[in-house]
Amino acid sequence: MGKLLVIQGDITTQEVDAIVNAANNSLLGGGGVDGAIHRAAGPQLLHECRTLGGCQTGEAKVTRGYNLPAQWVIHTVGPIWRGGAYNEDQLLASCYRNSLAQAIQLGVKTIAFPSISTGIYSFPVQQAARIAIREFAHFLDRDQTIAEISMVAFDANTFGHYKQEAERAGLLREDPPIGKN
Ligand code: AR6
Repeated sequence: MGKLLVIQGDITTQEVDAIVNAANNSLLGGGGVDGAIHRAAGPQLLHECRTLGGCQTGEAKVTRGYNLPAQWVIHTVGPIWRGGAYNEDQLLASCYRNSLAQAIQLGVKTIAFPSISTGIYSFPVQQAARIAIREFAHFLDRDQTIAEISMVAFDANTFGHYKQEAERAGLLREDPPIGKN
């Protein structure tokens, strides 16, 4: 079974096969992690994104990673938080599920996610963390192909919420010490 890592850092420097971008429906770039990914990947990323015809909220589309260490970028569009009665939870879960489905298609072994929707789109971070971790747990339970999912939080508060939810779900258990019974 693959494992989950929760780390604090910058997703654009992660040495993984694929990183996930928290994009918008146009897929033509923006602020936040989307802006950082486009800056690090270089202008060819925008060029390829222009060919994709946008992306529906909750879905995911793939491009190459260009100047990023990651070979692939999986662009997903999280819901804008509008109080919680507009299917936000289900749409956020779909982002994680559809991004992981794309990762399987690509045959990636390692993937890194940002905290989708909790920046400019204002999704409450604790609730978002619970949804993300639930999707990772469900996925890792069934999937045999992905070795490592990294959840990359940019700030300490976000990191704390994801770590807490991952611990609560029993996903961050330490390996037993080698050589001791
Ligand atoms: N690495 C990892 N996480 C980051 C990085 C980074 N380099 N930079 C920011 N974050 P946001 P959203 C965190 O706003 O809420 C864009 O304009 C950030 O601190 O990037 O889904 C798109 O084009 C936060 O925890 O994405 C859309 O219009 C998390 O990434 C809109 O923003 C997500 O924040 C999407 O909004």
